[in-house]
Amino acid sequence: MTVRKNQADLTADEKRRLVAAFLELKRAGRYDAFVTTHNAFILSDTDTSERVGHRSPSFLPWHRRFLLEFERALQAVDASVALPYWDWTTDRTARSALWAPDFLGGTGRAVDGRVMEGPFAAAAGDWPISVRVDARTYLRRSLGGNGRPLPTGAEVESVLAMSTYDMAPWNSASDGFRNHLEGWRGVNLHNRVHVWVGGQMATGVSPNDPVFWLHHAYIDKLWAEWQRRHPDSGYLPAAGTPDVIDRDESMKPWNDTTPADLLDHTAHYTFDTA
Ligand SMILES: [Cu+2]
Repeated sequence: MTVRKNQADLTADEKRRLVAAFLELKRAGRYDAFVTTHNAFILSDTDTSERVGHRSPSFLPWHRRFLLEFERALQAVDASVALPYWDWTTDRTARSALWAPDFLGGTGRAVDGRVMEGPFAAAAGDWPISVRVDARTYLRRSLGGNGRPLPTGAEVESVLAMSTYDMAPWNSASDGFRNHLEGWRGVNLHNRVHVWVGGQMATGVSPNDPVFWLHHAYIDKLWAEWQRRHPDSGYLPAAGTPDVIDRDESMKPWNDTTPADLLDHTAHYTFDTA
């Protein structure tokens, strides 16, 4: 059974194996297919038309399935690997071990945002940015460069306390847990973290930065925590909602899985903590 651990608790060997699996997926051309898929959904998900991956109730189950697909691809390279999560309420500075050269590498240099060390730095030669929205082919970051700090534990708690999963109009204007976690409304959790990292992470091709997966693994864990706190609250909407994925409706691009199928993560993985 896959156990997803806090990245801060990974051993040196676990980090080494995870990085090697990332690099192998990249080398084999399989990594970039995930970037392409994510960007296609970012571009097509809108508040007033069909929306599946983002700004909609299925934001959480869509990313759960997306991460599962990616984790399975990693495990096909190295069966010992699991996706770790980044608890940005705790590891909240650019000095975190997450950003050390033996793991994801650090922030970008001032002049052009280019990440200069670590396995994903352009200079290492193993991480070309191929699926991109501009000409720059190197991984970029500006950790904390936008000036707004990462969300705090108290801010996370305020969102976990929201007992309704999602509400009409089921988009970026909604009240409820999903949209506050996603960040279009209120204290802003998920979206703010993308912006804090900067570089490609702040664009539709955000999976170009490996931290994408660790960020979303923590968002996914917060969904699990919300379910634990609100056992009587379920996925909404239940049925009959135009342009929106209802509980028992299948999701693109897989077309073989519904939100209802993905509510229980323990069928696929557990977390190191409750
Ligand atoms: Cu995201």
